[in-house]
Amino acid sequence: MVISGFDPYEDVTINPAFEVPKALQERGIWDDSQDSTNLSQDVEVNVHAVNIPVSFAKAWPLLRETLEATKPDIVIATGLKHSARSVMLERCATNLMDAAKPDADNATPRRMPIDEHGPAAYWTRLPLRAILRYFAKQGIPSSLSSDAGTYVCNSLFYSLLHWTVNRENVLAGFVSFPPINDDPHAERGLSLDQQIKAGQAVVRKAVWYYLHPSSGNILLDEARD
Ligand code: PCA
Repeated sequence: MVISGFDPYEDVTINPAFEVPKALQERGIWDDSQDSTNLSQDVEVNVHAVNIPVSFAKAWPLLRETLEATKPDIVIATGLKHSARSVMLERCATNLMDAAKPDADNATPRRMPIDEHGPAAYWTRLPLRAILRYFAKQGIPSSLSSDAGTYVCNSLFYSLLHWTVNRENVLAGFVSFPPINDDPHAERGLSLDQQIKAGQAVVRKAVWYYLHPSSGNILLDEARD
C-alpha cells in the first residue's frame, strides 16, 4: 500500500501529514493491541510512504510516479486540515481549484476546474462508515467530511480518484488530519500518537475490506465489521 503525506509547509512545526506516513512506513500497521479487525497479522502489508510537494502542478505527477513504480492495492493520501477538530474521512473530491494562498510554486489558481472535461466529483470507494465505527471502538475522534477543501489536498485526491476509475482493484481514499495538539481536553486537534493510531486503523480496515469486498453501497451501508 502507498500512504502519501506532504512536504513541510507553512509554519506548521509538526505536520501530522508528514509524520503519520513516516511512522507507518517505519512501524507498519499492527502495533496496536486493540486491533479488532480479526485480520490475521500474517497478512503482509508493505507500507510505502511518500511526501508530496504542496504544489498544484507537481503533487499528482509525483504520486502517480510512485503508484506506477510500486503498483499498490491500496492508496491513502493524507493532508493537514487546519479547521479539523478530529480525523476526517473524505467522501469525495470535487473538480475545483480555488487557492486562497500561493502554493510551493507560487501559483494561486482561482475558481478553476482541475480537469476541464472531468466530472464534478468522484466518490471514494473506501468503506468510510466501517472505518468510522472502527475508530469509535478505538476511541479515535473522527467524522465524515464532504470535501478536502479547494487547495492542493483536494486536487491531489481528485486526480487520484480519476486514476482509479479504470483500476477497480485499487482502493483509494483521503484522510484529513487535524493539527497536532497534546492537550487531551483541547477542543481542536489530536496528539500525534492518536493520529498515528488513526492512520494504522484506516489502513487495517482498508486491508480488511480489500480482502472481503462488499457488494453494497459503502457510502450508505452500515457496513459490517
Ligand atoms: N494541506 C493542504 C495542502 C497540504 C496539506 O497538508 C490542503 O489542505 O490542501
